[in-house]
Amino acid sequence: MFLNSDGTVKDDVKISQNNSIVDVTKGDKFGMEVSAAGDLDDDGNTDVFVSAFEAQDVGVDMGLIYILYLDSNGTVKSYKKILPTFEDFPGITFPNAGFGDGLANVGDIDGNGMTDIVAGTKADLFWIILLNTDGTVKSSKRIDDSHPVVGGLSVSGSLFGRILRSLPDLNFDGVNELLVTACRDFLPDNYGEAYVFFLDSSGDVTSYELIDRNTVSGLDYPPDQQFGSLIYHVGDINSDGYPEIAVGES
Ligand SMILES: [Ca+2]
Ligand SMILES: [Ca+2]
Ligand SMILES: [Ca+2]
Ligand SMILES: [Ca+2]
Repeated sequence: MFLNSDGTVKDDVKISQNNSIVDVTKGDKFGMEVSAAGDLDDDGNTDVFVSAFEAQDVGVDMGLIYILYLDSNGTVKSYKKILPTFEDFPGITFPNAGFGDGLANVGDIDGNGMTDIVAGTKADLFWIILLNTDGTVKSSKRIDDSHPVVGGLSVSGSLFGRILRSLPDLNFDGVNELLVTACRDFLPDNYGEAYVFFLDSSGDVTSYELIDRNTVSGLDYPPDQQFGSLIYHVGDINSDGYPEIAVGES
């Protein structure tokens, strides 16, 4: 959608299975997760990451992520696929990974000039993915229940890592932080949780902060309401130099 300054829509372009340049198939869940990518190919036009988390290219409902290179009129000029292959994603769940159920642009983590991303799955784990400038996978890190720092948060059935959003760099180490939730918390109390994950330049998680009703004064919400079903960075509302976030519940 191309917007006017008053928020009305000036023009729109539909990207779908009928747009012959993208090989989307009905049922792929194409477009359920979209993240602006910046200008990846230096043609002056913003590009986007779009997931199709039930695409069948690698196997049944394995999913994939498209890099769509856009023209100035918003049509797709060309695209690349990030496929959840065993080669690039050792230990990927097979079948039904749902790769891309959860997607965020986390900026250039390793400083190679290419935007990097995180991708959720249906298995209560997610991947931190460093990309090469040509859109191929440089390296991937699986954040699951065996992770030394955050493994305990990856509770089966909690939807851990299905909602992922980037957050500006809080600790000034040059690497953006990451918002993660586990909104269907299967821990005994059934309260959802949100987290700030601190990342390092190798694409790993070094520490985290828990955001829930026990850690934040005045934050009260009922059980079984999927606290964390949405989460967004909403800018710096109080102008103190640190970002604010909004967290949804069902
Ligand atoms: Ca571009
Ligand atoms: Ca990078
Ligand atoms: Ca940081
Ligand atoms: Ca602030």
